[in-house]
Amino acid sequence: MSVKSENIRNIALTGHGGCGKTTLTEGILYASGVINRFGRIEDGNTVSDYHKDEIEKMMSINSTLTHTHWKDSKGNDIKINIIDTPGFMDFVGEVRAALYVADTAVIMVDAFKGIEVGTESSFMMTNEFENNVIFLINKLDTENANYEHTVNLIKESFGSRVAVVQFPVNEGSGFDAVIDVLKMKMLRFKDDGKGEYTEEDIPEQLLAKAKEFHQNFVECIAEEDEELLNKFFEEGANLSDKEIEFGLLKGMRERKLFPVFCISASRNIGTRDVLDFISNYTESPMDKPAEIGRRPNSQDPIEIPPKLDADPAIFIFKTVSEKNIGELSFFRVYSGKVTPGLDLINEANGKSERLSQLYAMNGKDRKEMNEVVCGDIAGVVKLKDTHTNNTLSSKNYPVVLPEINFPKPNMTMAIVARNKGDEDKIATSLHSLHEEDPTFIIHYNTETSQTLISGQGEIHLNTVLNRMKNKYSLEVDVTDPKIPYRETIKSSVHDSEFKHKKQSGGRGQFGHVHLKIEPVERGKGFEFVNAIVGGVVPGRFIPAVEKGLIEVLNSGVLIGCKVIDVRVTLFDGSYHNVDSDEISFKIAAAQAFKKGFKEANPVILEPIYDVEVVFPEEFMGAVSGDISSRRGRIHGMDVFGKLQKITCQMPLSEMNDYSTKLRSLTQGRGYYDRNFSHYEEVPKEVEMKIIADYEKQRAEVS
Ligand SMILES: Nc1nc2c(ncn2[C@@H]2O[C@H](COP(=O)(O)OP(=O)(O)O)[C@@H](O)[C@H]2O)c(=O)[nH]1
Ligand SMILES: [Mg+2]
Repeated sequence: MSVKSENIRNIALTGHGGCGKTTLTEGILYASGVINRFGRIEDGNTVSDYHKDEIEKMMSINSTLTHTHWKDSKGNDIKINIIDTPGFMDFVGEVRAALYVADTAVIMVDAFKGIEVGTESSFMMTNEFENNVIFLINKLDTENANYEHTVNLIKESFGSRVAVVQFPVNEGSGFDAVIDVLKMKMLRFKDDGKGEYTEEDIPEQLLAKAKEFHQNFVECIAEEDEELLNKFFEEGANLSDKEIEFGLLKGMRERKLFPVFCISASRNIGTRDVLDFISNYTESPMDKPAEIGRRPNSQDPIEIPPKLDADPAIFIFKTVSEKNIGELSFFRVYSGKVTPGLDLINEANGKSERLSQLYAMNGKDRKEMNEVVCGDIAGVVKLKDTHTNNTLSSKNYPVVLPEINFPKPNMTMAIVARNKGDEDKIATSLHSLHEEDPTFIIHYNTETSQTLISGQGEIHLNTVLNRMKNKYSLEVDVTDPKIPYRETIKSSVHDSEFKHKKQSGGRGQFGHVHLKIEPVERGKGFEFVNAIVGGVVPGRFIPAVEKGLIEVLNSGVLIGCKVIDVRVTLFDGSYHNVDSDEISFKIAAAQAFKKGFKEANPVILEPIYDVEVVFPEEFMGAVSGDISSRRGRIHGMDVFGKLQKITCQMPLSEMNDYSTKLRSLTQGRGYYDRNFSHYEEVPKEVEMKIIADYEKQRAEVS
């Protein structure tokens, strides 16, 4: 039997790495009877972290889709889709995709570590994706857990209407009871790992505190609505269940009210109560306003209503390629419903796709579905030409949903096949790795002849390369990307002459030119002026002269990098009736240019980037010191709340390890964005080193 759209809840578990998301997923599946063994991270047997690399590293790398069923207070069968996301910053693309399709974000916070960078970034993303937010304070069974302090930190960071629904009775190793201030009961948990509990009256000594928290909670809700607020102040904390539900839903939808729960994921304490709350009080896909997409090949907005009887539209938010099945795509139905065998159009390429088997997912386990209704999330195999970020819709009502904005890469490495001959296979596998993970980017730099891979950080890139090794048995060596330096000159040479003359039996070679070489304004590029008068270099050889110059400009004079911003004037020369040909003039021009260039005060230019670095103010000294040590120039500083932003410029050659370094300097909280600005002369001592390195390399090659 199919689930009803209004009974679906789509949640994403987010938060800093290690706060317990994967363990909670396991706990939920165990408590709700989906699995009959409570897997552990330490044993590498959880439903959610089932990939080889996740088991090895004992951390989530991919988002994993699972689901369960739960009864709400009216006895409805609620289907809860749970996406467990990785917490480590390098995999933020996975979190963004999950939040895109989730209605509610469940942000988990470690009761000892408090607000970490993953907590902050999750919350920031929920702003962007307009998710409802629930906070779970986890690990309350640990010795150093501090609930009250953690609640205060959450309030400080995310606003006064962080509303406590529960507080622990006995946090620490004996943790087994919480006070629920919505139910006004004490929940005492059994030690069975299934999360079973009994409801008891709140003990006398905790009653006053419970009442105060209840009062606060109801006030938070009442603030949603003037009428409720009046009632609250006139009649005290007595709002009806209906009023509470109304205020809660409204407050969460408007992202003003953030309920807080307390749990221990590994002992499954509190899980059931959280599932009750999710079932009873969070939005279903049908409560959401219509998505605004666009018509294909146009920017005209179009509504995609959450309606079961509308034309189908689904959005692919993730693709994985699994052994034995091939590509598995995860999607959410935004309108209508889909069934196996249905033909839809992918508006990104205009191609038709037939949906084959549809699956309800629990980690690597799949169960066939007869239909997937509006609002539901499921998997489909073997789509031919459809990838992450594509919309599939019907011919009758073609639509395109907005794409997930994946983060720009902030780290790049160059790779070389370890085994000669693997190049083509590597290119193919890189392509499919990108299809699986859009934050992993491949680029071939024709200028430096390097294959470059870019991503969110060292761990991200190493993970992808490791996947390539495991899956395709292909290995690469990693090097630093070459910097695309430029060469130019600072002064003019008025006459650089070269006569190319060869007489070796048969027809000889003869080309002879005089060049004037001058610097031009930065960015002007290359200018060629033909100032020959009286045909001393015949017109038919002029293109060869220019060609010879362009070849040197491309291959460089000092260090094999492009020459830019020069004007070359061909003003004199001579030719030979029989021996002169195009090759001879090409050679003469190239040689005259090289000679003149070296005399014209040549310099090396390096790419300079505009960089914005954002980090908590307490790391100001470390971050700014590091920028200076990278020959950076700070142009400005701004403060937003507790965050500091430095605007600066840095040479690209000094930024290779910047993302790793910035994270280590700021306990993972700093991030940066960069854009190419301009080329600038490198300091003399750096130039000497670049030239020496280049010559050493050349000597090695030859
Ligand atoms: N004591 C205790 N440990 C927990 C709890 N939840 C998770 N852990 C442990 O914390 C570590 C990280 O958990 P994991 O679920 O992988 O966190 P994730 O990175 O957020 O998915 C693992 O060693 C878990 O066993 C909890 O409630 N109490
Ligand atoms: Mg995890």
